[in-house]
Amino acid sequence: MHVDDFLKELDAALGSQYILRDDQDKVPYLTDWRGLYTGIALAVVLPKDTAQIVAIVKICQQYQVAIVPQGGNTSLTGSATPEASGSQIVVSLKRMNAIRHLDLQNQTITVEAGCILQVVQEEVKKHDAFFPLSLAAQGSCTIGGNLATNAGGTNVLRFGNARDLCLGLEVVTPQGEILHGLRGLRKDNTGYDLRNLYIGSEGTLGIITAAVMKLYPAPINHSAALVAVADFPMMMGLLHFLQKRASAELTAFEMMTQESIDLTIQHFPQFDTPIIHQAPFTILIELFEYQEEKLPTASSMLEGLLEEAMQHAFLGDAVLANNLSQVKAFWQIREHITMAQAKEPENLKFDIAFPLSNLSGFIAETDQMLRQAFPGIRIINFGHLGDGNLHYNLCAPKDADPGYMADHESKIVSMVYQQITQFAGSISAEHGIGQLKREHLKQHRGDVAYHVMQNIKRALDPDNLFNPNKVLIRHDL
Ligand code: FAD
Ligand code: 2HG
Ligand code: ZN
Repeated sequence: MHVDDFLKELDAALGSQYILRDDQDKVPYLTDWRGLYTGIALAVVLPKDTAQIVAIVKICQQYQVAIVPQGGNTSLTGSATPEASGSQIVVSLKRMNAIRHLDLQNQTITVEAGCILQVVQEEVKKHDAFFPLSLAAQGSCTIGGNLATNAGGTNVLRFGNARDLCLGLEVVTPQGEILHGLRGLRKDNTGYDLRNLYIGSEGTLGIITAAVMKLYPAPINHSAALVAVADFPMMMGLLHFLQKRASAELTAFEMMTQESIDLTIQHFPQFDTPIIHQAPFTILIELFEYQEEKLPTASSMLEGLLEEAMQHAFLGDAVLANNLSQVKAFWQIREHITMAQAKEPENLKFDIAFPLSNLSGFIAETDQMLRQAFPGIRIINFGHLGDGNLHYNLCAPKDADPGYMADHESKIVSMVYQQITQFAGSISAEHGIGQLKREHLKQHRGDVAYHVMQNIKRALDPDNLFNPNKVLIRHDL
């Protein structure tokens, strides 16, 4: 391969200022958010539209250069980071950030893949509509990345994940063809569901260039509470009680353990409030309110429900947000757990899901096993409990020698993964496989599922040029 010829062709297609070659310019694109992986890229390429992506893909095919698509680079599994070989290019979608069409009658918005999630949320809000996808990285992650990872976040309980919010995609295939699927249909049973194949494929099957996303009526108000809960039976009782009594309004049921709260307050003392220290678990509950004239309001409804739940002994104490800024303050605690853990030098993340009926068994047994085998280990367990999704993360003991996690990682991972299998869980609830979990996919999903995935990848990307060695291991293809 003649690198110079390859780069010259890219220059001609995009303009040389959009082909980053300088080491300093490339730095922000080469390391993942957690700092676990750093790669090397021949170039970072910044297309402005779908036609330029087609051109890039065709040039890459001619020179057999692999492409790593990248949105906001907030992946927690190293899925948007190139390999260390230096033979790949990063295609950053961040210049492709136009809002193509807002269709209020159809309650949809058509956006380019590089649109920042928060920009989409704010845009639709101006039109009294609501886009429900919500996560702590929303200021920098993109719709393309959200779809490529099938992101979840904090409103899944009521509105579903990125997949559930998407009605259509425009995709550039590894052959450089454009799949035109921006149709905004809520029903469409015409053959295989290609949209759902690309969603969650982590850039390994195609580059998503635009998407039609569903909108909802904007809530007129939010109410939230922080609730102290002593144990799992109480927590499940509370969840079921709220689902039964407020299923239309209940949008979030997020769990934080005392240890995850302690770590957050240690690093962000400004978010401290007495209720979060009262019990082993704190639950953040949010209700949306839609009707102006409805009585009781969401806030008084939540208050009434919590009083009733207290009589059933589903909770200890509770604090209700008095206004929107307090609702936001409650969320700050929950959303800063990840930031707090990022300040700890040595940590492991397990983004896992279980049938709700198995959650408490997994936690009780696994906590005990880990504490016994690794005295002092800090279990930073929190997550989207209503979805059965735990962020079962670990930090090294406070007094541990440097290198503690690296020394024990393989033993801890195999212990936790065995437990996930035993409790019929998933090794990735929402962050995907990327490079972090690729060695575990085959065993976790089984030979047949893995074989079907291999066949799909071989059929759609026979030269393995789209994000190779992510999700599926290179030598399996
Ligand atoms: P990137 O990180 O750039 O890419 C992610 C993957 O998508 C890579 O495989 C990449 O190749 C591929 N990709 C990106 N754009 C495209 C495209 N246009 N076409 C094809 N492939 C593409 N995730 C959750 O699910 N729920 C959460 O609550 C959540 N919270 C988070 C909080 C923090 C603080 C952080 C740092 C991350 C969080 N994440 C969460 C993980 C991550 O933010 C999301 O998965 C997000 O969806 C990734 O979007 P991105 O644009 O940053 O994608
Ligand atoms: C969240 O729910 C994100 O806040 C990040 O998915 C979870 O830090 C994590 O492990
Ligand atoms: Zn999450």
